[in-house]
Amino acid sequence: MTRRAREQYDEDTLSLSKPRTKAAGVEAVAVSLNRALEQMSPLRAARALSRVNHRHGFDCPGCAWPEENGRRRPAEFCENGAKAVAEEATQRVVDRSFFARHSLDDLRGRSGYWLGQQGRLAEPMVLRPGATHYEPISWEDAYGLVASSLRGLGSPDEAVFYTSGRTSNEAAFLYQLLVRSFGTNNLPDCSNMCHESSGTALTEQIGIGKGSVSIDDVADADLILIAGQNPGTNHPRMLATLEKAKARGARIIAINPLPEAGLLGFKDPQKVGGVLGHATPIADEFLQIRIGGDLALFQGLGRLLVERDAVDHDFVAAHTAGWSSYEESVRKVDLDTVLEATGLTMQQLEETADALARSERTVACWAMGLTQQRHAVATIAEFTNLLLMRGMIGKPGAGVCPVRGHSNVQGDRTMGIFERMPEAFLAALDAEFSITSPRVHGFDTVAAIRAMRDGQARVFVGMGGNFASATPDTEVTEAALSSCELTVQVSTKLNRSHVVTGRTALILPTLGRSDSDLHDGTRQSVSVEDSMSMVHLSTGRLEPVSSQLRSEPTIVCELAEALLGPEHPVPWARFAHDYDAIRDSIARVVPGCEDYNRRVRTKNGFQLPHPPRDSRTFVTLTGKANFAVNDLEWVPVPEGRLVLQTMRSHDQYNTTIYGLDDRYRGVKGDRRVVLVNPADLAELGFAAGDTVDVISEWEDGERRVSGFTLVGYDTPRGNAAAYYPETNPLVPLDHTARGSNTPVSKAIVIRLER
Ligand SMILES: Nc1nc2c(c(=O)[nH]1)N[C@H]1C(S)=C(S)[C@@H](COP(=O)(O)OP(=O)(O)OC[C@H]3O[C@@H](n4cnc5c(=O)[nH]c(N)nc54)[C@H](O)[C@@H]3O)O[C@H]1N2
Ligand SMILES: Nc1nc2c(c(=O)[nH]1)N[C@H]1C(S)=C(S)[C@@H](COP(=O)(O)OP(=O)(O)OC[C@H]3O[C@@H](n4cnc5c(=O)[nH]c(N)nc54)[C@H](O)[C@@H]3O)O[C@H]1N2
Ligand SMILES: [Mo]
Repeated sequence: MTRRAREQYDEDTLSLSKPRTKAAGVEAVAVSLNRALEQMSPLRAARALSRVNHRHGFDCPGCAWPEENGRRRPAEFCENGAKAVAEEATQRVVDRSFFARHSLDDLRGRSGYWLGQQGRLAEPMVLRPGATHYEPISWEDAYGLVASSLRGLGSPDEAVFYTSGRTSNEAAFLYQLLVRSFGTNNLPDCSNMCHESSGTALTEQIGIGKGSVSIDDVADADLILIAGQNPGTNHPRMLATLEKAKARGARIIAINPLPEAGLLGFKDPQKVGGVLGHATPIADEFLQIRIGGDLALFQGLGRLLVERDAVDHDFVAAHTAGWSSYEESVRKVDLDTVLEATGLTMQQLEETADALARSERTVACWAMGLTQQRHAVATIAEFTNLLLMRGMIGKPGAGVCPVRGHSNVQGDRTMGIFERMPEAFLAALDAEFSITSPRVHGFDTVAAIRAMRDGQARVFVGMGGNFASATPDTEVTEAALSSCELTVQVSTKLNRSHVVTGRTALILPTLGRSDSDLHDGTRQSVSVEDSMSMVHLSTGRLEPVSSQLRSEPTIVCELAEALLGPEHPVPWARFAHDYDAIRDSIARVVPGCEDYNRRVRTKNGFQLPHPPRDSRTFVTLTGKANFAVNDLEWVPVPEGRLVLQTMRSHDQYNTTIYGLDDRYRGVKGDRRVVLVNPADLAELGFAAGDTVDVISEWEDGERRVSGFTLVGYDTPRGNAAAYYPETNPLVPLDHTARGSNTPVSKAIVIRLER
């Protein structure tokens, strides 16, 4: 079956309506309840939804935005959090009878949406070499198979161990311990495709790759810039914080090519007035920037602020390095180029500079619109430069706020999921467990794909996620995975990565966040870290849909025992059923986690240290916060072409498709669409409704997807937008951000063909 046919949905009738100018409200409540009731009994739905983000409940598997007011509100969630919970807590199951009915060929022809809708993976399954169907396998045999395959490799570096960002701190800590005990640092993760650019820029500049604000800082800010982020869909609970800030007088500026509903207005469905009353407009100013224009914008603002002498000279003198070269370089920024690169007016630039100059407490928020660009690291550095010159780091109500994606992606990194963990961490790990971790850096996501493609890596293990669909250059990645000897997926739900497999493939079904995790009658909890470094417990309480499911920590420990043998110094057997013991080791290895078991149990959990936030201490090479100097780079649109961003609809969680409607953007019933400015459609000789091929053009050649419908949309001239993962075949593997190696998913040069 061709890619086009495969990805056709059962009912793909596109219907369009006017894009919304406000988010949430009563419709959101209705949608959440409906989604939950489609997947489970009313009693289970009530149990599941009442425990989201509750102190004694589980952390929402949706986004990483922190809970307001600690965790006291009963059930703090949003429409999209409810969808995430419903997706996981579903009572539908995928078991041996399912796999007997559906051959691998059949499953390969299904859409990702269909695969996900089949229910929770219910028992371990194996695909033997040459087999047409998955068949059941015992847990013990599965571990044995993985262990013998890994032991048969020429070197541990021939295996790749991927992690997605839902994995708990305990599981992540054990997983990296297993991988390093085995002898490799090949620990790519979803962060490589997500906020890696933020971590790279911030580490260089302020000495730590995490945001410097707490949720109270956001609420107390007087100016909040939100660049390259669509919070109404991807971080809906952030809107409540923004609304609070606004009520206290904050000014909010949205910087985005698209007029996203959540930025223009919001009704809080958890408030009576929010359900029934009028929407609060969130953004005071909307800068409809061209794709990739942010670096130019921030440099232009730098120049205007320097010219106004709106500089916190005391802060700059006391806490920063590199000011004079920065000042010299921004004074030379050509404002005409800035206007061309951004598509904004001089008046918009001046007004934004004025707002920054007036502000006493500025917060800078950003997400994928900034991080997935060729010049992403430089762009984020320039955003940070603006805060540094204004003295906006390490004081209440101000700071940098990279808004994380997966609910525990930040925690996984803290726990050592990184192909380049610093020496201090490795040394502490070695001391705690009497092992010798390898020191050679491992593969990140893009390097892992290349290694599998080139035969240098032959075993792939995925701790969650959907590597086949989430990564760039789908055809290359699928071929890379298919050339492996063994692919192993520890997963909750069926996805494309289970059907694009190595010669042998294993599905190891695991408990999700909401599931009860009992060991000999004792309930185990895990812990997670949110986007603002708050760590707390998460306890699932729903009856698992199958008695065969094992928790991620248990799976890692059992696999470790099979692979490393009974003499291995790590107490795997104990860790498998006593998570307090894991946390005791975390306390001794991970900086800032001292007394972990006690502190995660306090009411709102605890906050990890962040030297710039806590004491304006900058652990960098200069011992100060560093200004960064960058060339002015942007993304011009070649003649007859468009620049495409690939983004999320309101009805998906990354590669998990909940439904086919992007309600706020008014696109319903079909995801294979390209949103294009109507004037560009006319100029390029197309009409809305035309079916086209989309061809990406890059220095190494062309890539093509077919059967996309054109939609006229309010996006800057020359810019287009389409949904991920349907457009991932267009993203070249080697087109990555300088410095972070993050695939450039937000600026792909395309042409359209009928
Ligand atoms: N419901 C739901 N929640 C999620 C997710 C989900 O899929 N569904 N995913 C989670 C994950 S892992 C992540 S990382 C986050 C993602 O959260 P977002 O970063 O909000 O996700 P995207 O849909 O990729 O949206 C990127 C935004 O950037 C804008 N943009 C694109 N290019 C540019 C540019 O050049 N400049 C500027 N200024 N803006 C640009 C787009 O118009 C869009 O509004 O959400 C997390 N939360
Ligand atoms: N073109 C393009 N590509 C992108 C992006 C983009 O904006 N554009 N965004 C990138 C970003 S920001 C990210 S973070 C990545 C996401 O990449 P991934 O994290 O790899 O992808 P997900 O779709 O979040 O993974 C979903 C799968 O995770 C499994 N899962 C869910 N919960 C659990 C759990 O609790 N435990 C286990 N073991 N498995 C679980 C389920 O089987 C589910 O099918 O994609 C990246 N790819
Ligand atoms: Mo992400």
